[in-house]
Order: sequence, then structure tokens, then C-alpha cells
Amino acid sequence: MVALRIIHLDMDAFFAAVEQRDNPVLRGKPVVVGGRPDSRGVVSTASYEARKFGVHSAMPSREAYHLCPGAIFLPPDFERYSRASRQIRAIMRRYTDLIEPLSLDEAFLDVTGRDAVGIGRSLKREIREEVGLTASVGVSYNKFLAKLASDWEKPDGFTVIDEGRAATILADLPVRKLWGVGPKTEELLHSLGITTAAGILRVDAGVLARFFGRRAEELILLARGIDGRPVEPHQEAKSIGEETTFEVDEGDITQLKNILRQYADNLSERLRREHFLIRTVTIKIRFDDFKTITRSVSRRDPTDRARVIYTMAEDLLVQAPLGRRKVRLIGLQVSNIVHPGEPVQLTLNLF
Ligand code: TTP
Ligand code: MG
Repeated sequence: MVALRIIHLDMDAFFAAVEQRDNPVLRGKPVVVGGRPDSRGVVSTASYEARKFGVHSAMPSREAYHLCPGAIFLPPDFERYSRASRQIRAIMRRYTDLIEPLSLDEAFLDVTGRDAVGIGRSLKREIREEVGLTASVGVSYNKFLAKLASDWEKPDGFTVIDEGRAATILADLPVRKLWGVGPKTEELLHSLGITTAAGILRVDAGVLARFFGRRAEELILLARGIDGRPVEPHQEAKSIGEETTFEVDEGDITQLKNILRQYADNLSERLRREHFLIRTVTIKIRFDDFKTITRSVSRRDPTDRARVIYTMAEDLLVQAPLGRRKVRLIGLQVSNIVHPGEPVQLTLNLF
């Protein structure tokens, strides 16, 4: 019997839920947080009431408006989302320091040797009572299954996957739900007639290896519900960044530089507030034909200075193959974050 020891917690419709908490008028209504419906922005998230109409994250706001004209569209207010995120993080820390945050609203906890189910329930209750938001919680014996569990009965879910349940779930689990399986791998698996986790185990391992190389072994392990990855703390804030989709495509490099300067100022301020330093700067450019490029540069000495960040970004912009093409979106991201007094280099996580 494998012990339940990993918790995955993911807030429900996070940005929209914060808005509904703070403004009772919005409760029970379709709420869309993100770009304005008359802009070229995208949806950050939608309340579950809006999701019924087919609205989802990353969809153009305009499309969201067509699907659900009655929705209330709101611009994001990161201050309030970060505050809620910090409160949630503080509640998690009551139970363990082994916390791996994946984003503002999502984290793994390792509670080996303790009552994982009891801790999961307490987390949910304390977040509801103290932060006024609902979380979906999954409890299992590894990260893959704990994440699957938190998603199982969303929103406001609480799902425990023990070995028996894992066997039942894996028998019919679509391959897409396996960790790291994206559209391409899914397509390849489907072309081999494999649609479920259990299906992977029915295929000869040599055949799988021929198609998937070293990934084959990992797929087989995941299909058996095995995942050895540890919960890795100290990975919060892998990167921060800003980006904008223009109302009208921009062809003027001076304008692009001005925007990067503004981003650098904002990011520098955020870094100072959080007491972080960074080593890597990345710019992202999406052209009018949607082709998207990213360019990165790193420096040895960590910095939080706007002028340094801007100069690095400007160099990248000048060297980018802009040609005569117009730019639809420009973004600036800083990563390789260093916490003062803890000079470890964190994993790079680019766009
Ligand atoms: P998610 O946890 O993916 O989504 P969610 O919390 O809104 O909804 P649920 O978990 O119930 O399915 O992302 C957390 C927040 O991150 C989300 O509220 C808004 C933000 N976000 C974006 O800004 N853009 C995106 O494309 C996604 C997926 C999320
Ligand atoms: Mg969420």
C-alpha cells in the first residue's frame, strides 16, 4: 500500500473568483477577466458561469463576447490576486515548507508521513474561511496523480486517488491527461491506435521506443501511475513579465522601444517590492502574421535596475529580425531570479 503524501491545490477560476468575492453584484454571473471585448486582448480567465457559454482562458476577448454577450468584462487587478495568493501560500506554510508553487493559484505540497487527506481538507476549509475563495484539492501518492485529482471534480473539488482508484482511472484516462502529453504526442499516440493510459501498456515497449525515443519509458511509467518527481520548493516566481497586444499593429521601432522602457520600469518596481534580482531578460515579439519569436540574454551580475533591464531588452530588439514587418504583440520578461541572501540559480522558465 503506497502512502498518500502529495497534495495539489488549484484555485477555482482564480482571477474571476477574486472579483466575485470583492463585488457581490458579480456573484452567480458570467464574469470574464482579461482584455476588453472591443480590443484585441485575450481572456485571462472566466467564471464558471461564463464557461458554460464556451468562454475559456487565452480565447480572444472578442470571441468571448460573441459567445456570451451578457458577460461582465473586467480588466485584471494583479495587486488583489497577488495578495490572495500570498494569503493562500501562508495557509499552506502552516502545514509544510515543502511547497512547490506552479503559479499564483496552484501548488504542490509534500506532507509525507502525515495525514494528507486531513491536511487537504483543512487547507480547503481555511482558504474558504480566511480568504473567501474555493480551492480544488487533490491528494495522492505522487505529483502526476495529485494534479489529476485536483482537476477531477473542479470547481470546489476534493479528490483522493489511492492505488485502487488510480487503477480504475488510468484504465480509461485519455492520453492527453498524462503529464507532458501535448497535442503532438497525443496525435502520434492516436495514430498508433492508443487513446488511453491503459492502451499504452498494451503496446510493445520496443514499438513505443521506436516512436517516442526516451520519452517511451516515461509514458509507460505514467500509464502505470508511477511518477518519481519530487516536490521542489523555492521555485516561486520563476519569471515575471508584461506583454500587450496592440490595437493597431506597430511598425515603428521607437514606439516599441518606448513600450519596452515602460515595461522595464514596471518590472523593476515589482522586483524591488518583492526583493528579487534577475539575471535574464527575454523579449517576445508576435508579428502581424502571428509568427512569434523570443530572444533572451543573461548577465552574470543579478540586477533589479530598470535601466539595465531596458538596455538588455533594447539590444535584443535591435538585433531581432524585424525587417519591415509590423508587430502585433510585444512582451518583456525577466527570469533567472535570485533571492537576496540565497544566491541559488533557479530554473529558467521562458515564455
Ligand atoms: P488556472 O488555474 O489555469 O485557471 P483558473 O484558476 O482561472 O480556473 P480553474 O483552475 O478553475 O480551471 O489559472 C489561474 C489564473 O491564471 C487564472 O485565474 C488567470 C491566469 N491565467 C491567465 O492569465 N492566462 C491563461 O491563459 C491561464 C490559463 C490562466
Ligand atoms: Mg486555477
